[in-house]
Amino acid sequence: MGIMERLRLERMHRTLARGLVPLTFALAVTLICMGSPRIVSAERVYQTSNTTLIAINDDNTASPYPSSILVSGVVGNITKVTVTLTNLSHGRPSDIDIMLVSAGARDAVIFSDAGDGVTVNNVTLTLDDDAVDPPPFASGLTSGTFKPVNYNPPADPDNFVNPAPAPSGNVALATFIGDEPNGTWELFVVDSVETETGSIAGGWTLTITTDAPPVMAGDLVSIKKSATDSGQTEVHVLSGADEFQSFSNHIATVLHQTDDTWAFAVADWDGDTVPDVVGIKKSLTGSGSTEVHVLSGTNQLQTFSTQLPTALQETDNTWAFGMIGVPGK
Ligand SMILES: [Ca+2]
Ligand SMILES: [Ca+2]
Ligand SMILES: [Ca+2]
Ligand SMILES: [Ca+2]
Repeated sequence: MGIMERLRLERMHRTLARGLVPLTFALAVTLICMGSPRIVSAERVYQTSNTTLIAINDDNTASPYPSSILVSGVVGNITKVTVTLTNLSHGRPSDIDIMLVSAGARDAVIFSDAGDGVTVNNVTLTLDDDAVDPPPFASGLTSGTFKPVNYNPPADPDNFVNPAPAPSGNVALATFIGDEPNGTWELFVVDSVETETGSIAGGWTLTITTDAPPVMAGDLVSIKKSATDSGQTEVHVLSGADEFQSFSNHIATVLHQTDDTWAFAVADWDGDTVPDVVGIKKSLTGSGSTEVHVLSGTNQLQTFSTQLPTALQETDNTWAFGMIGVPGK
């Protein structure tokens, strides 16, 4: 490794160690060691709340039923979901049953019949598959982070009624991995035993984590065509959210090393909101024409969305190229 290359990698490493704090979302960066260059995959965390009080009516559906959150603008595939219930109070928490229904119409009963008959005031519970324990069945609730749970004591039914779906039997929030993030998510709360009532005074918060696409709007995409460490054409992404002061990704793409017979552009070719990297093969093409080879942003530049000859003859250095996205495609 030459001195410049060593400096370059050390600089990258320092930059990555600083971490990234984009403007509109939290971005966690995971370093995956796959030899040289260092390949980074990023994930993004989106958080939305409905802070309207949920009244837990006695032996009935709550008001509102459901409490809804409209999610929009989420890109990537869901890798994790958590739910926070803020300021829950109830005279007998084991009366409470809660079902989450996603924008993609999957459902899970994430909290049911927990906390025994111990009155609670303003506890805040986060339900997270990665927590160590579920909330207790036979003792009182305390604020904290717990695994989703659906206890089913014989004398305490779970009476989810229309418009809630019939429960699928799912409990874990992993139910929603790979689900559609954008759209309306619904929280159905019921109280299934007479006498005691309660509320979730601060409403609820939905936190969705996705695997982020490798290239995002506003990023500076630098393309290393040849003499790459990986032996492939590489994409090195400078974070627009960090004013290009750090790398948000280093990717060895599916495309072999390239040369002066190739040009590149970035556009959302397939209209799925994730930018794609477009390779333009100008000459020495199999087809005898200038060709377009689109690397899929959604697939982390590991597949081609399309590879097409064009009506344009082979081209040389007297030509340059650009591309805009294809709306509605
Ligand atoms: Ca139950
Ligand atoms: Ca119940
Ligand atoms: Ca009750
Ligand atoms: Ca795209």
